[in-house]
Amino acid sequence: MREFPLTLSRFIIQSQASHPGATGEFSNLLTQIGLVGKLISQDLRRAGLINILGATDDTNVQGETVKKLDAIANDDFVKVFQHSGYVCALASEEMEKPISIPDNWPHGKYMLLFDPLDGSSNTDNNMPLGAIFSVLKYERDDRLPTEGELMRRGTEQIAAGYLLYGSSTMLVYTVGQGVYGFTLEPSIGEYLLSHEKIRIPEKGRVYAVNEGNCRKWSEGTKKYVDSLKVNDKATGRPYSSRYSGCLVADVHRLLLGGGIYLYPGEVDKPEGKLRLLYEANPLAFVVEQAGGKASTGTSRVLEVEPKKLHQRVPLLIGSRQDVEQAEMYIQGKD
Ligand code: AFP
Repeated sequence: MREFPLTLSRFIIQSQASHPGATGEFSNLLTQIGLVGKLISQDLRRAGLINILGATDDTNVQGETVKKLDAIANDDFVKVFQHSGYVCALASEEMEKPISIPDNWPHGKYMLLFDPLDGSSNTDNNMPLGAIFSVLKYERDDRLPTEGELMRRGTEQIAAGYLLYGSSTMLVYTVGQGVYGFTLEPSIGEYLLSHEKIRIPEKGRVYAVNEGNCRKWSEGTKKYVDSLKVNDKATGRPYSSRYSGCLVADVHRLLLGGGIYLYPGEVDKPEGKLRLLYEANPLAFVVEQAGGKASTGTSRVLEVEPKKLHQRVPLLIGSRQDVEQAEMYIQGKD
């Protein structure tokens, strides 16, 4: 008899059974994230045929052009969660302010922060895309959370993960007990467990960075990236360079094969590009749970105190030894 595949829903139910106090609300929230992934991946598969490529006339709160697919993906997240009864607040890269679920609508104890479509410059050329999510728990039931209450350190996340829209669609997440990856089987519309207890290698041989920015980097960052190109068999150098323009895709590659992704601070822009609450923190939680490391160059990403909803942070993420090495250079200790 063939082995019965473990579906996301069955995996969630089994995991819930090991938490006697669980109400099922959190499990349902994860299932709904899977649903968002199905909706978006269905659009992406036909994107070139149904006039959803290209840009809208809008710019988002970060001053970036909003692609049609950014707007669609954000809308999908909001529509799925607004009436779900599992969340009390939603915050997204695409929305200046968080959405609180009105009092008279069903709402749950979770706050969901997300980047609905990561790597959107890839939309028009059939390259990989992703979505990133972070889940926080709101403890009060006398009132809805304020914007400030959504701004928590990454260590307070109770779950985080990403959807990867590549040659297949994957949902990868952690609840703080390891990292699990599910691949969408399109013929039955189910996510099946394909990557159990993912562990990132201690050290890799791949680096991902937008090297076009190298003149803007600090001396330490320049020296680190240069050091990866040295010809030295004993230390596995030179590293190979792989950069897709989609953080999720690059981090997924590292999670499975090791190495480092960097979006460093620049001399004139020390805060870097990536957003702390819905890009760096959730991916840092995933990578740490897989045995890797995520740093700003000077501190652990998960411990950064957020001051703004759309705060940016420099990010070095990947294999532990690679990130530690990069930190040494960036801190001038090489
Ligand atoms: P968006 O989420 O706005 O599409 O940005 C993509 C991204 O945050 C991340 O996925 C990429 O690694 C990085 O930015 C690419 O930035 P550059 O184009 O500056 O290399």
